Amino acid sequence: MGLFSTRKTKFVDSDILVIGGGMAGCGATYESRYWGRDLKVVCVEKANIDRSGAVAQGLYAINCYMGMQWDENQPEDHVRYARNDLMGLVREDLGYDIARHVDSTVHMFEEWGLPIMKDPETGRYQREGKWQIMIHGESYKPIVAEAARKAATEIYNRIMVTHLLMDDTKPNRVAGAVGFSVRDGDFYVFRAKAVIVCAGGASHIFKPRAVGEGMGRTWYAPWSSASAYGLPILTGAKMMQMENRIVLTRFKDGYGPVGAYFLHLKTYTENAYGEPYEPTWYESIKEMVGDYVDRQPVPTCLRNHALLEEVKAGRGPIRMVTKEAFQDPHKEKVGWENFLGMTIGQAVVWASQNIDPKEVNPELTTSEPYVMGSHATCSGAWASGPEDYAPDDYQWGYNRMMTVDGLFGAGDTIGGAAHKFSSGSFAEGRIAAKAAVKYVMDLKGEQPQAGEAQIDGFKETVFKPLENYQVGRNEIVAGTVSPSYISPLQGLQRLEKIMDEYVGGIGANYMTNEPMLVRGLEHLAWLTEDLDHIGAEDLHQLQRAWELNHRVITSECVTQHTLFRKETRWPGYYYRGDFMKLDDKDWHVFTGSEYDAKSGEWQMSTMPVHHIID
Ligand code: SFD
Ligand code: AMP
Repeated sequence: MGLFSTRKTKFVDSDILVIGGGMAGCGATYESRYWGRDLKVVCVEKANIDRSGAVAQGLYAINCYMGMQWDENQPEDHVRYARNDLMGLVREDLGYDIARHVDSTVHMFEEWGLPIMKDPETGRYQREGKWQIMIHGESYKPIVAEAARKAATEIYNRIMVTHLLMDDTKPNRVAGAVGFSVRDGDFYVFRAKAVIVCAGGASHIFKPRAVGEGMGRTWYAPWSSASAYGLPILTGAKMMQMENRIVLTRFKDGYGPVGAYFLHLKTYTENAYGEPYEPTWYESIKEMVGDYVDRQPVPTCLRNHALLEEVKAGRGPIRMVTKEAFQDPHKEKVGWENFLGMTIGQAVVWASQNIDPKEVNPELTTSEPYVMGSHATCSGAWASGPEDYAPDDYQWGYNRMMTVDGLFGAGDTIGGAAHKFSSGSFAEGRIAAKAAVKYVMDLKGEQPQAGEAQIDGFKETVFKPLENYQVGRNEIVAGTVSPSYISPLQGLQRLEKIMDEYVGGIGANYMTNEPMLVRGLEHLAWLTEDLDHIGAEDLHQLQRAWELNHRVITSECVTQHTLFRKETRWPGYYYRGDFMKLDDKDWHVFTGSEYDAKSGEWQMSTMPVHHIID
């Protein structure tokens, strides 16, 4: 096994293995203990669950709360909302399942110490919008993580999971996962009866607006590295809607979210000349997408589209009108606190650019695309639905189990259920865990087998980038240029350029077409060949190398899906120049893909969209 054969291997056996201790992972860990009192529940996390994942910095709102105790909304209303926003295509069974359980999750957060703002007149939670409630959420993640820590048999922090293990005797059954400690470099083998993937979404697969010294500044967390997709894809798990990447309207340069401003502060947008611009584009949008433009609220992608068209017409920059709202001292306080508790960088950017929103209306822009399953988008794995509610087409096993036996998922990992956000991701983790416990109980002690050959093979693969570096480092010139390997950062920048230029990133104004996508796939294939020749100088770079691997296979999946769906379903997220209209006749369907790791082939398919709620 080359230079690294002396590296220690540690075996960890469990009944339930949770990969990723973010919002969904904490929910899955907590609930596994509730239903599986005597089970061994292990959570493995590449950072430290106290401050990991997209909520690491805190949040200022919980964006998914029904308020059923006050009859504010019903789960059916949320399904209609998400369906409109996603231009008709959501898994209504999965969305309903989250909506009916999400309130109790939020009540637990409050019990555990999360301060939720109250409306002084009604005593109810302070609404930011119809679905959003406001929190003092700087410590949201540590509060949620504490519950997971108390529930788990063991938490393994600082272990990056690189691959899933498969059963040697049953070809389509998961048997655990492998990874390495980013602190001491030990190789970890987690053998488990059921695995719940909760590894978050993907930033940095498309080139971000901020490059060079600012490249860490993205809206979605820069450490969201596509493992949630990369791990299952390589086992052949079916993915869905991977073309449905999300682009978000954000405050320029700091990526500060706009929800609190639009919904609570009632600020509005205008073009460079102080004019409203959305009405200008109404007729042309209607021409592209039909009645979807008349839905309320106007779908997120269409709001982006109007902004993009106005800028292309030469009337940018678009500004958020804050000067009026910020005259009210309460609103001014909320406006600043919103960022100080969630996206501190935005407050810092404003300070550094002399922007006081009371005096200056700040600029808005659109982000580079991200791949996620929890915001106004629903990329992810194709999962079995709830037994009592899912149509037959959507049911083949346990709730939230993928098409691989024993492999579950939640949060950004699972496709089809948009608008789950932080609270819905935790709730979905709970749902998946309850089903995974049942799966383990039904096994009645039977244990999947992952033998030495598989484990040794992975061990060699995982540490190969360190070996590449050791062998090739003497040939380096100019500090980083090597004839025999590429660094993880060089690989990442190459990936971002390919995705940006060919698959509809910011550099192409989100435009692509069949010839571009085919060419993009050629470039991705060459990049994939070079992944065998990544050089990692230390354990940190080894983690970057494996994050890149997960990002690349995810990008290939996104590109295949984008090629497959021959329409422009979500103008403002991306455009197929060769099919510029929404086509409900042929494409009111979900797209699916299954990857064959041996042949490198993708099997594409469509799945029906069942409308369960009127
Ligand atoms: O307004 C491995 N989100 C918001 N949600 C809200 O409810 N309210 C808001 O106000 C939100 N806003 C917001 C949000 C996110 C961000 C970044 C900002 C603002 C600036 C969205 C939620 O955060 C999001 O929906 C959930 O966090 C999704 O949960 P989950 O569990 O699917 O992902 P995660 O929390 O990122 O956790 C993933 C974990 O996996 C770990 N991990 N561990 C081991 N091995 C590997 N290979 C791994 N790969 C990943 C990660 O470290 C992480 O802990 S607003 O703008 O929308
Ligand atoms: P954001 O801050 O953009 O991530 O959005 C937070 C929440 O507010 C999400 O639920 C969004 O869908 C919602 N939201 C943001 N902007 C608007 C808007 N202009 N109209 C309706 N809902 C919005």
